[in-house]
Amino acid sequence: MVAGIEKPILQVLHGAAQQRPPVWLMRQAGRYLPEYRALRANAKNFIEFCLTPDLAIEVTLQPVRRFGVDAAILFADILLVPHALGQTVAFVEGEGPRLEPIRDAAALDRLDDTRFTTILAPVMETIKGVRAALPSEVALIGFAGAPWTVATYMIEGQGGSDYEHCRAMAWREPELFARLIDRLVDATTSYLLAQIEAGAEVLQLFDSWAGAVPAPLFDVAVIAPTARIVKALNARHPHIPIIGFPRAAGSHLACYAARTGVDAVGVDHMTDLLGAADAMPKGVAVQGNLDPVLLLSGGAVMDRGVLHIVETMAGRPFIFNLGHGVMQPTPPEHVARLVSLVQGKA
Ligand code: 1CP
Repeated sequence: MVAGIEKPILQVLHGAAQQRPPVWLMRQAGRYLPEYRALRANAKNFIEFCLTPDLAIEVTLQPVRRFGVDAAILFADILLVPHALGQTVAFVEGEGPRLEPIRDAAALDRLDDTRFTTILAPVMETIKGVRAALPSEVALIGFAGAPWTVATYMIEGQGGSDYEHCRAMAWREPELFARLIDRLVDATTSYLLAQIEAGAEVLQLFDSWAGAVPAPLFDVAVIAPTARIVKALNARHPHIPIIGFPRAAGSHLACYAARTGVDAVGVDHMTDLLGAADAMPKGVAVQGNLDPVLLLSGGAVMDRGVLHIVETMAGRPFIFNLGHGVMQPTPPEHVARLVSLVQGKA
């Protein structure tokens, strides 16, 4: 136990293993919950929805109330950063995000940070409102996309591709690519500093598409920008822990942990959890890594998968989570079962 810290997830992030691991789930708020869909039905525009504190507060709290998870994650989206930098971002029903792609210096120069803080101010109101409403043992996680993952959307103009334009820019126009990454490092740092100052107690950097980075570019695209953000945040707020989630980073995981300076690493379901934990530098916790498909399936096979992870990680600084986000068709009852199994209440 670390003296003076009451929330289990903060204990783990300061290096102290817990009797039972704290649990929260990536994408624990969202479309698999009927109470989310009911609120979302009244709002046409997803960005406006994220930037309306009353709605975002309510949606952040929904999984805490329903399941008793150990942490809330701020309801927002990684694409609010390009939106606040003036890039056109739209969420097309059934198709996902669409952005006006940035492929040359002229488009990059059109980004504008003069209104960045103002546009994102409602997110800080959400954080304050959530903190005021959360039970005392539940922590609030703020987040942002890591520069590479946000850049994939900004360059490609959409998700789900092979990131061809993004990889081509990183290889063929390294200076242009570096300028975009630099803009994102600065914007993300100021956004996360504001989240801490509004009341976020932990931060997670989502690098969901780290697995698409060619190995020789992993340092410039993922490790170096993440390290710069971590360093700047630590300099101002040394006690706020940071979780990095470089999804599908495979063989880079240990190096990522050692060189970025994060306090914990999110492990995806393709990676051996115990192997990842053993490869961490001293004091770095791990988080993960149940296959979201197992949560979708439920039943005895899910129970076994959950208990296997809990038993394997006993005695280590560990946070239970999925290997990626909750899938949309997941029955909420399966989530309730998972949380009560991890918490030893099943
Ligand atoms: O219409 C709707 O209701 C929109 C669905 C939705 C939701 C609920 C989107 C669009 N974003 C979100 C919320 C969200 N996004 C949260 C907060 C909720 C929570 O976690 O409980 C968070 C942390 C994110 C982060 C996010 N957005 C990531 C990183 C995590 C991950 O899943 O890898 C990414 C890649 C996005 C981009 C995004 N936002 C939304 C969509 C459809 C996408 C594209 C995903 C893709 O390209 O596959």
